[in-house]
Amino acid sequence: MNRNELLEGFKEAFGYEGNQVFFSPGRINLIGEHTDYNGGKVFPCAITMGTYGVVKKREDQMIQAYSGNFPEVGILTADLDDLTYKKEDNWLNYVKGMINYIQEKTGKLTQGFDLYIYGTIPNGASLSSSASLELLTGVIVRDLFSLDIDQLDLVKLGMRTENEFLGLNSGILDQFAIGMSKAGSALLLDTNTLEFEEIPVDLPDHKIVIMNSMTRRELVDSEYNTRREQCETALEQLQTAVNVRSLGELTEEAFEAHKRVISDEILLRRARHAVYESARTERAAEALKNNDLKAFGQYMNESHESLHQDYEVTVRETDLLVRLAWQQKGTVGARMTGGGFGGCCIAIVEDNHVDEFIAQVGQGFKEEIGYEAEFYIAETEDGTKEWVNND
Ligand code: GAF
Repeated sequence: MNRNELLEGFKEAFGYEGNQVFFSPGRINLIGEHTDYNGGKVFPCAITMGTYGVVKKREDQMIQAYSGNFPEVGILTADLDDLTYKKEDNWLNYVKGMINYIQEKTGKLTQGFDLYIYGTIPNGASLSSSASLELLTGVIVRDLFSLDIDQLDLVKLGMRTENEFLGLNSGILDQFAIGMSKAGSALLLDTNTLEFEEIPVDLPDHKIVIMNSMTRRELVDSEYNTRREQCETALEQLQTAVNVRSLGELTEEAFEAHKRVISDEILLRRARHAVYESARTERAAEALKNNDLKAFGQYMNESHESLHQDYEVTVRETDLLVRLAWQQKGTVGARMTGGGFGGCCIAIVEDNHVDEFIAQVGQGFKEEIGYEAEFYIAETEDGTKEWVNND
């Protein structure tokens, strides 16, 4: 996206010139899925697909917002005095939620703003377009009004927006990756302590290919919340036998030693995924640090199997993409990424096999599913900030 096009978009929407441009990335999670609300490890990075925002302060208390992706929706408006969730407000709810919690923390804003956004993350693709918008809003409001609030606070308010405003009981993975990442690195994050380590992901002679299944199941949010509840129930039962605050604190050995206290098969499988995936994530990050890409790929594959068998958040389309990816020459590893129930998968592929990989996986997918998958090459990016580049 080009800066002039964005400024032009603002001008067309509002009839005058906007003056500041911001960018908020999307994210892929390399490994560590459904561990974040279990106090486990995650290993995401921000990517260059994301959400741009052009903004200008207003004199009154109104927020006016326009998305270049949905011109048919037109300008959406909100008043700083009424930032409640309204279904008809569509994507503006993410903006309202963020502003609402920022105001709660720093005091009421005295002026509103006009906001033009343009997103390059496909919707519902599990690349975190919603967290991208939350952090975009947070950073814009902070910078525009010189608020004393740091990036990590904005990350937490983004999660709160998701949990309390939108009703998805997600963990902190998406907002943290989007707010805190540095280009060239992935973050090994301990979601219990929020301590993290930046680990370089410039993979020599390899690319990370994102494979979009172009499908998203209905009831994703309620399925997601159910998984979380199942983990919480399993944890409560385990706590009758062992002293831990979260599943992420349990070693695999401790889990095996105490798992008999879990009352039911499904709960046991959910908890097993959370415990093993967190341990696997730590080992995978260590492997990457030691340039052992082969081991990293193997952990990715195991992660997908666990999400398929134990956590049951894969679907036919994402299982197919991953299976096809595993069969290709030059594939180091492949797995679904994000919440699941459709969306995207990722694969690490040797540079000189990438074109063939995309052709073969694309063809196999089309033959079995009947429509085309999409493919993108992931490039890492910095967390949300004002965008000063001109390219
Ligand atoms: C979604 C959620 F928003 C994250 O918090 C995380 O749980 C992820 O699914 C699964 O790892 O993206």
